[in-house]
Amino acid sequence: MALEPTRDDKFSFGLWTVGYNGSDPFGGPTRPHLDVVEAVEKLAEVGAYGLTFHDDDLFAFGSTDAERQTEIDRLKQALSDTGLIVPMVTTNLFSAPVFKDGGFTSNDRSVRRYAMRKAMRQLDLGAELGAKTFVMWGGREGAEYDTAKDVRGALERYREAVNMFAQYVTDKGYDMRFAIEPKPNEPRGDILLPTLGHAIAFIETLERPEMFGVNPETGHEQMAGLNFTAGIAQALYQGKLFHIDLNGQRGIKYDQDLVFGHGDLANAFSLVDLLENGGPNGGQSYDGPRHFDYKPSRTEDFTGVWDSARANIRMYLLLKERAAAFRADPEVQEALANARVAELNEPTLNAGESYDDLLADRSAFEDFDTDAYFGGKGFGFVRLNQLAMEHLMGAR
Ligand code: DIG
Ligand code: MN
Ligand code: MN
Repeated sequence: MALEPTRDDKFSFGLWTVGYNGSDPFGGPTRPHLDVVEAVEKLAEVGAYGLTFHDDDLFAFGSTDAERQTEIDRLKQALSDTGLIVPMVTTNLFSAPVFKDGGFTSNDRSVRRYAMRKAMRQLDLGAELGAKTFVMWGGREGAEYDTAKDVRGALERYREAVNMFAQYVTDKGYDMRFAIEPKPNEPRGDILLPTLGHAIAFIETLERPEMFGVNPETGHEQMAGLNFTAGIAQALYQGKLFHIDLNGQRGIKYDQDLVFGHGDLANAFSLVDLLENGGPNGGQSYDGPRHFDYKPSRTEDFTGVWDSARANIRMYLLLKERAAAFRADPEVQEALANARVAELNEPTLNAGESYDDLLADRSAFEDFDTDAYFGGKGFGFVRLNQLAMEHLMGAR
């Protein structure tokens, strides 16, 4: 399998990722500003098909309309010159001081109205650029103190805002859907809608739930101690995986935003296997952008920045290659059969079986020999996982 990316791989990067200047809570920038034209050109070189951005990434918060338009025009020209597209846009409701208590859920009603207008302006720009997904990461929606935030009120205000956005997009005829991006904490002590489970449950309360899905980020679910692959499987099961943020995270700590696969590599392997081989008849289960939301480490120079961009793509393609070999291995197929993995897709009830039929079936309960499971045949899961690890390590 070629490890050269093609536009069909749909690799996309946030402008804020390769443009990350190294600033963190404990130190200032280690790299100068990256101009959007250079970012587009270099991302095209490394094999990306798309660029995503927050409004404030492209033009500074508080820019005049003329300054804003200049940067939009420069971006458009660079996209035209390289053939890159803008699959997703989002808005920054977390950096400026005005958002210090959030945007859509700030206790300050005038801030909430301002945040809605800022998001709607970015919706317009996203539609103009052909973006199909609008991501909403509520980085500042939350609190440090339980006494300071009425969570039910915050959920209702968030619901009020996104219901209006869905009406707006529908009335304007924009071909766009919304993807909520969960995160448990950081920068807020606790962030609203902390995991994809919370977000999926919230979506069901909306007026147009079909327009809303999730944009889970690898490290965010793992910061909550959750299995990212299992979460993605549920998002797929519920038809809500509208976008995905790929990166790496090494355990429950601050948000590391490492290169994809540079954290929990085994979980990255199972994720790529799910995305690429987990669909009906073993095909792709997700056909959206493979979007990297990561930060080139503060230690790197610009050579390191572009090396890190290539590393994301190479990790994904290597894992895709290893997962294909895993699925094609006869020994793996035999171990999967022994583990009865496919049997889980067999309905537990017979076609048309009623609860009376089940209650009448003595083999299901009265005559079922549970003692046989003591010392009985195991499932062989460890052998199956060893085969997976050996494929991951290139040992098979
Ligand atoms: C952080 O994980 C968030 C922001 O970078 C952005 O709003 C969103 C887009 O993927 N991810
Ligand atoms: Mn993150
Ligand atoms: Mn993200």
